[in-house]
Amino acid sequence: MKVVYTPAHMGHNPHQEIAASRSASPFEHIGRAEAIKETLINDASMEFLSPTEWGTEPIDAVHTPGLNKFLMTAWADYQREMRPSHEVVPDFFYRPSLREAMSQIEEPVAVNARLGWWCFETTTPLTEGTYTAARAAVDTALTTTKLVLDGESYAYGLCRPPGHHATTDLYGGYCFFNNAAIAAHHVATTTGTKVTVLDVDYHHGNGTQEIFYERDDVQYVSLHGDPQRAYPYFTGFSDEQGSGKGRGSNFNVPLAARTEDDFYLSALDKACVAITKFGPSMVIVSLGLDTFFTDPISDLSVTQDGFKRSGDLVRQMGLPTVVLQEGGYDVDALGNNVQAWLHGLAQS
Ligand code: SP5
Ligand code: ZN
Repeated sequence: MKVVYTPAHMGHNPHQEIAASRSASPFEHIGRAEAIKETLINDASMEFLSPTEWGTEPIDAVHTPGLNKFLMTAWADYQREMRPSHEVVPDFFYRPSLREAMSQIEEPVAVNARLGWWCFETTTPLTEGTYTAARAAVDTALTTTKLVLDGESYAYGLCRPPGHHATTDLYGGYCFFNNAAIAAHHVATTTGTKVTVLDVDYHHGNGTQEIFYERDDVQYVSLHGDPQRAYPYFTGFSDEQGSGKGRGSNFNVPLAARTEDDFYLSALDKACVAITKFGPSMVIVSLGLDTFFTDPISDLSVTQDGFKRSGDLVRQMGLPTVVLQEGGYDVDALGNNVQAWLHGLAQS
């Protein structure tokens, strides 16, 4: 299987994340992608390639162009306007009801206000090389997708930072640009065919769901920890089925804590039935391994064998499949878990 990887992800180098009323060392760090790379590079069935450059057009086709414009200079703007800081985090979030019944405002001018305009939470710091890394993750997603458009049955993009929490105009949840959504939009618009994003990360992909919620050309299907207890809390419920012409093309399966392989695989099987019914030309998998039983921030109980069986179920749909890396925070197990999933997919 072809694997797209670049060391450019190391530009995104947070030293802390602010969560649960504490600053602690970040769960989303350089070592995650390097652990996956180390495992796959020692696997003779994996062939490594570097991404090519795709520019900002495919990003601006999915996200409000101001998001890219902001991220391009935000870290440097902050160093100048506020004070030098290894990482940059908002301390005031714009919530539209602050201006209930008042006129709409434009993006503010002050960098601290712009942070709160474009970001939705505190665990996603900007560092000096974050923008370069986020752009490289999009290039990785699009290069991987092109391999499959050009005839590969499967390919894997080692995207970091991840993408599925980034909405049309907000970043957060360790995500800056929505790699999978950018890839899906690219396929749907350049081929005129339907595409499915199958999201198996522990967390609901609120960004991908929001981006495609009113569209009938891209289906979003997700298995995740029930938002009643799990991040991102405000989306991922089973009654979110799409709206307008997108009605029926969004499918959420919230899962109980400690869900084990057999139940998880039966839920994934239902997801695959919904995908087959939709009839896409391609499946883009948002692959999070944070459903693993020892993941430090999650509470499902999937095993390495469960990941192999998951890849196998996706293979059985018989569709060209792009796999893009999202979460997974048990770094010691991460490489082997990705490898198991990919071997299930490739039946190797
Ligand atoms: C891509 C992805 O997986 N993003 C997930 C973002 C979750 N961020 C919330 C982190 C909260 C950490 N809480 C620690 C609980 C330890 N038991
Ligand atoms: Zn996740």
